[in-house]
Formats: sequence, structure tokens, C-alpha cells
Amino acid sequence: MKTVTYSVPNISCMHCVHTIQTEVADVQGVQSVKADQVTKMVEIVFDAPADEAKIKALLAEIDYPVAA
Ligand SMILES: [Cu+2]
Repeated sequence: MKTVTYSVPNISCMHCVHTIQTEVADVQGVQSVKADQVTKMVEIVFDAPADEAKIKALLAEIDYPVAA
């Protein structure tokens, strides 16, 4: 199990938080997703077959790219 924390500047409201949590939770292997609209951070706990590349690609696809 791995925990990552990403900065996602596009988070602006509870809708963003909900969208991110719902979409990322659908990735196979993801155990938990916690997005915060104040800090604009997303904490994700996952295991294989999920990996950072897949999660980052999904976030970019739904218009919440991870800050470089
Ligand atoms: Cu929003």
C-alpha cells in the first residue's frame, strides 16, 4: 500500500472535491481518496494495479492536473 499527496491547483469548491474523489476512487486498486478544497491537496492511498502514472493521467483527463 502506498500513500501519495498531490497538489491540484484547480480544486475550487466542493464540487471539485466530489468529482475528484468519485473519479479516482473508481480506479482499480485505489483504497481511499481525500481531496481538500482549502489546501488544494489530494491524498490517495492505493495498491496495484493502480500506480501514480494512472492516477495522474486520470486527474489530467478530468481537468484536475497535478501541479508539476
Ligand atoms: Cu469546483
